[in-house]
Formats: sequence, structure tokens, C-alpha cells
Amino acid sequence: MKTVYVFNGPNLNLLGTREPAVYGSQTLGDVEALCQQACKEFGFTLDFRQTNHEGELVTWIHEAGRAQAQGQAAGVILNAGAYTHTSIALHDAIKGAGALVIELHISNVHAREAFRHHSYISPAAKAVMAGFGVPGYALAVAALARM
Ligand code: CA2
Repeated sequence: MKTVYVFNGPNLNLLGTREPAVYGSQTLGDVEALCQQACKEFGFTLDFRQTNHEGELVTWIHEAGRAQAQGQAAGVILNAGAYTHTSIALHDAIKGAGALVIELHISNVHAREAFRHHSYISPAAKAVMAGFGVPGYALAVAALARM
């Protein structure tokens, strides 16, 4: 059984507690349950994580890249939060690890502030998804199943 890694970056632990108009009212626990259900449907094992630390995301991407090289990973669904817009380190980690990454955003970042329009992740990612809300996570698992 291949593993789907879902990595969530800074402040996503606050999901469901504030800004429901932007991010909905579901918690990160609800997101994990949704991913678990989708992974079960497609025969994947789920590895779901959240961190507020950039370096930890870098280390996790390396780990997922190694698992992928060994044929044990389907890919990474990465919501890097605000690091999306700032982190050359994450860009380099994805390229260096050779990980198949789907960049995911709950909100449509292109319909928001200009500083959210640029992503350092996108040029290194296999695909980009934004604006599907929390259900986007399940859509991303389904996409990995078809890749
Ligand atoms: O739309 C997304 O998923 C984002 O990656 C979320 C990030 C934001 O910086 C990106 O531009 C777009 C922010 C995550 C913070 O989530 C919160 C949720 C509830 C309350 C406060 C923050």
C-alpha cells in the first residue's frame, strides 16, 4: 500500500476557529478524517501532519522523497500556508527530494491579496489546486490515484 503524505504548514492548526468565510468551519481534525476516508477509498495509507516550522516541512519533504524513490509513496499534498509565498527553502526541498507534490490551498489565493498571488512552490510542484475549500484535500487524493 502506498502512502499519501499530507503536510500542512503554519497556522493551519487554527482551521475552524477563525476566518470561516475564507477557510470554512471545519477543523484540521475534520480535514484529516476526510483524507483518511479518501485514502481508504483509493487503497492508500495516510500520513497526515501539521507544523508551524519551515525547517520541519523541509525535513518531511526529504522523507517523502526517499519513500517515493523506494516506491512506497504516492505523493505529497502540501498546503505550505504562508510559506508558499516566502520559502525558497521549500522550493529547493521539493526539487532536491524529487518528491511528487500537489500544492494545495483551501482558498483561491489568486482572488485574494496580491502578496498571495506568487508561489515559490508552484514551479517545483507537479500540480496546483486552490479554491476548492476543504474538499480540495479529497480531490487531491483522487488526483494522486490517477497519476
Ligand atoms: O488557502 C490556503 O490554504 C492558504 O494556504 C492558507 C494560508 C495562507 O497564508 C495562504 O495564503 C493560503 C493561511 C493558513 C492559516 O489558516 C488559518 C485558519 C483559520 C484561522 C486563521 C488562520
